[in-house]
Amino acid sequence: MLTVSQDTVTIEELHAHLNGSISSATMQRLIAQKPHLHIQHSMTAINRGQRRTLDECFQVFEVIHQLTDRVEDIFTVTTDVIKEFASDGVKYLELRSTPREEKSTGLTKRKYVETVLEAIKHCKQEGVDVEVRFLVAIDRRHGTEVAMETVKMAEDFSVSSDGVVVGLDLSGDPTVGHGKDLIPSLQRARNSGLKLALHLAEVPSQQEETQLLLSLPPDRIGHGTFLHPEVGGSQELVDTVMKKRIPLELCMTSNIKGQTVSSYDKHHFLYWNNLGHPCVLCTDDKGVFATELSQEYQLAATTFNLSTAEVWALSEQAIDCSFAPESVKQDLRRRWAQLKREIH
Ligand code: 6MZ
Repeated sequence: MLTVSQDTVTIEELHAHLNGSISSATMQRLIAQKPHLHIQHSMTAINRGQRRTLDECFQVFEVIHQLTDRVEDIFTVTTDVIKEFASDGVKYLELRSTPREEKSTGLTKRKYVETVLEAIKHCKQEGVDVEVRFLVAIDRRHGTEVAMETVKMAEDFSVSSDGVVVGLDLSGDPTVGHGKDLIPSLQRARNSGLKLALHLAEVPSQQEETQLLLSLPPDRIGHGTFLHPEVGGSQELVDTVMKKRIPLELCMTSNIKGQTVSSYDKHHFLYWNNLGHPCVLCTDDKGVFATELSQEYQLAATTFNLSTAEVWALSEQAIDCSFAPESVKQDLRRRWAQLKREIH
């Protein structure tokens, strides 16, 4: 079996929430800058052997958001996260983040996105070896109006960002709100050419919502943990996903630590991969869940006894699933082939 390390197969990361991806080193710096908040590092990460309920995971994000409430924080975390993915071997990164405003620091939602885009540009100018694209995130907790505002903002940035803003993410606590309220915004985004990466069936009993959101259809599915009949989903949902060939973004460590999957060997990667359906291994929140993309590939390889060829095939498939233009995909395929030649 392949030993996954830097500069091997971890070429593409497609599901990474910015504020969940802040490394321990960056977090320590942010905490030191804001001693009055009395935040300890243990409140921002779920370390080895620890688990939380999904609800507790969402409380962790609230703590982190207090540490990233200024323009300079957003710039710092974005540049650090990009460099860290690059040093884990990632050559193409789709970051996603929810625009936030903070009256006390003058941060606005527009400024938030502008700052992320500036940081992406800055990394490029510094020669960091990774292509970065951005998905503007809708937090389902914030309801219909905010969702529509977010779509409009994403539309503006998709025009003004030289192709860096490629789409929308729908995320946030899956137990809050209903997808039906978000359909008009998501439909509008689709019509204006934005790609849709939607968290779907992350928790049980969301069948009706899942069916509805699948009818859009999304371009990729985040998690999709409870789609198949064995875990309370349905064959109908599986058939729809397969017929439309909608890739799944799978985050093993996140699902185990957030307790939506009971053990690694029960992860739904197995179900979908056995069907030959496109699955992309991702980190979700590499800071909060204390992981790396190379670690996720290693975990999948070890847990499911994947051959070297199967691991390489997974990373090649991820290239097809990205929202990058064809020219970028072709370049990545060349680099993938070159890396593979160098290693074997
Ligand atoms: C759903 C998640 C998530 O946007 O501030 N987020 N949403 N399921 C998950 N599984 C664990 N992990 C992260 O990054 C943090 C935000 O990303 C979403 C949540 O809305 C969280 O507040 P940003 O950069």
